[in-house]
Amino acid sequence: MALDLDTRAQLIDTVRRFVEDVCIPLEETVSQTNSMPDDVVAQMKELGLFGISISEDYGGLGLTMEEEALVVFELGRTSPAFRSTFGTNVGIGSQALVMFGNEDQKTEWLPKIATGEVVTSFALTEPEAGSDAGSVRTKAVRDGNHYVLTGAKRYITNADKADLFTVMARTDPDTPGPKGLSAFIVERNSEGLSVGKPEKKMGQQGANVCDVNFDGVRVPITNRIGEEGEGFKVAMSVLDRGRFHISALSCGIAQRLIEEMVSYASERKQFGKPIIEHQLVTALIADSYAEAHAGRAMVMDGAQRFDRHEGVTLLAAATKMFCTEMVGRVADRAVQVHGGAGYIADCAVERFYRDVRILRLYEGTTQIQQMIVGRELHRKAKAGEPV
Ligand code: COS
Repeated sequence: MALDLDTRAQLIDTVRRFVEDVCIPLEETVSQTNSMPDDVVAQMKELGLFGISISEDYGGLGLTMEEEALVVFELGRTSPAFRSTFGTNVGIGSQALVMFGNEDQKTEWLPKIATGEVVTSFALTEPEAGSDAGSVRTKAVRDGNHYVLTGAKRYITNADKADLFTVMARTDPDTPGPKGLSAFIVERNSEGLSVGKPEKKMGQQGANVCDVNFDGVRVPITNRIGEEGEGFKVAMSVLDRGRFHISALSCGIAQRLIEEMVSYASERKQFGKPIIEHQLVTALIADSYAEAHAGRAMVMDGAQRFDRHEGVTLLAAATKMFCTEMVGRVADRAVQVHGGAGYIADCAVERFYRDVRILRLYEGTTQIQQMIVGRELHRKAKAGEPV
């Protein structure tokens, strides 16, 4: 159920203060050390951030998608590594359980995910299965009351910290493509499961991605989420929702970058006046402001439709496409407004410029979103629905 407006305003204010008082002052340290301080993680747990999307019945805050978006707009105003710390618990790591888990699975895992006691990861991508998510090769072979999982997953966010993985694996070797897949919950300490070293990345230091290998991992059949063969639908539904979350994050980061641009351009003088008074600089900021606001409006509309249980595949793809591309343009303009200073490593916009690049790639590239938008419009046209 949605929060009343006062409680909602208080929650947003609390998150804003956490971002301003705790996260922003630590951005450089987190980036340099490539790690998140334990006391910051403890504060995130205290605030309930690991459980914002999990219902109160299981110990979470039970926010609607709209409320989650408002919280994520705030969290976007600091390095995305902070949000990533609990982002998989809120989104792609937990949502298969939330949407498709049975009561026993939910009761066992969701309360621990909501508090952050258990960290979750979403293991779909493989060396040969990226954009073509239906081509997963990791296999799950039934053996009595277990499945035996063998295969390799790649670039799995938070795998280094995860206690629990949502894994997509092929249960039907004779059915190629999306229909032969099933979803599983796999515990980190399972025999045969190993996690690779964190990759060195372009940005978002403080949040890690690693390979996850399954070498004959025995998983009880009670750990299958949904029916055999439903894994692709599970993964796509999780990603539809996740795409609004990433879009909200993009808008939040755009907001921070606009604040950085306005602040710098108001102080920095050239040709005898602040550069914000030079029209060509003003245009860079004005375009950014208008585009960020458009992105925010798209997120709010999509989130409200999600909460009304309308089909959102088309809108989720269109929103992610626009918002992640938008923040890429805004980050580029922010560097431009800062001039040479924006290219120097101790400038926040230099870091954000690198951090936002992944947003156009993970949870579906821009080109995949374009493909989904095209397909959905075509499907509507064929069905005689208004486009
Ligand atoms: N929700 C529910 N079901 C969905 C769905 C969605 N959003 N999208 C597709 N499906 C269903 C389809 O309805 C279809 O079922 P039926 O055959 O019963 O009709 C089935 O899943 C297969 O769909 P489709 O034919 O569209 O699958 P494709 O393999 O052609 O491709 C795309 C689908 C490209 C959309 C998918 O592979 C994708 O999203 N790729 C990007 C993956 C990604 O985001 N990776 C990031 C890794 S996680 S960080």
